[in-house]
Amino acid sequence: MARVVRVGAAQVGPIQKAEGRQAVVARLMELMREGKKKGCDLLVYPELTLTTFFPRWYMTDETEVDSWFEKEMPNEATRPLFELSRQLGMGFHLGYAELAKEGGKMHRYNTAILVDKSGKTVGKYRKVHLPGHSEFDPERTHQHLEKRYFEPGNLGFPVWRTMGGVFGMCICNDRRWPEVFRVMGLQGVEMVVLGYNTPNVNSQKPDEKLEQRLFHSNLSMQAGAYQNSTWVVGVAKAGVEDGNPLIAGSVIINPDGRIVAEAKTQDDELVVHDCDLDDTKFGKKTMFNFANHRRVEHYKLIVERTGAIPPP
Ligand code: ING
Repeated sequence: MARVVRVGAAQVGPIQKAEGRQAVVARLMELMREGKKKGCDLLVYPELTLTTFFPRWYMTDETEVDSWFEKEMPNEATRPLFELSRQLGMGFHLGYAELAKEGGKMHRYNTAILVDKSGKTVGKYRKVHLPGHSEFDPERTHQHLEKRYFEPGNLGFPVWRTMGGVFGMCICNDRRWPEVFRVMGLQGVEMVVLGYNTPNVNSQKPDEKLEQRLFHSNLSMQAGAYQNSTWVVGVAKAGVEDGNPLIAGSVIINPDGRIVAEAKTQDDELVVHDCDLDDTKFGKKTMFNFANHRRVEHYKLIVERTGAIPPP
């Protein structure tokens, strides 16, 4: 019996610095209504979906920095989106900047949540691999200050049993680190959903072309899908934000690592595909049957000889 989840990769076009959250949420709700019309079960929005990609800006004023963060979720700006999801019976993934109080102290994370069809938040992930730098770097053509504004995530790489399958999340740069997919693969993940904000320029290699950035983005996600026999949905915040171009190219990738659907524009665009979670079974039973084929003891040998960091 097939376990089909009709997924809507909800690519979001540019969000200018001056654009308020209410205007952005209205766009997200438009995409959700389009998803309903097309029979979607789950909508996947990008990383930091509610605002412009603010880590490109060097800020020193703490109040200004905090203005890009959500103190609770849902909140006044996003409650209409949660309401609509409940009314339409639509699950969704949302990326945002989280200001969290833990151990009596405030912490800042690059966060994503998974909300089920009843509008209940069933999972939260905090980005572990923060690219870029923490101080202003005059050598770079563009700043990428995620290390300045976020702490590394402290929730690991969990998976959640919901919507009839096993779902996991990661965020943007995480997709470039194979252990991220493998840790979820070892937990039986059947669909990994992720958002990204990837500059269309490499601030340390100005002659790198868009084709190369799209190639590396897809290579990372296709490998993660194939090597763990899982669906992967990668969704871009795209287009030019205050003069800064971001790559688009949102994709839905099947457990064989094939791109089965992709965005064509640099704007708000819904990419829909029927993803049968049972398509993950063959790979998990054969090629990537970890129990039968994976030789963890040999990894330990390497660790003893080379002191390499053992895989998870
Ligand atoms: N963005 C980029 C990414 O990993 C990056 C980081 C910047 C990669 C520049 C390469 C060049 O797709 C985020 N937000 O992680």
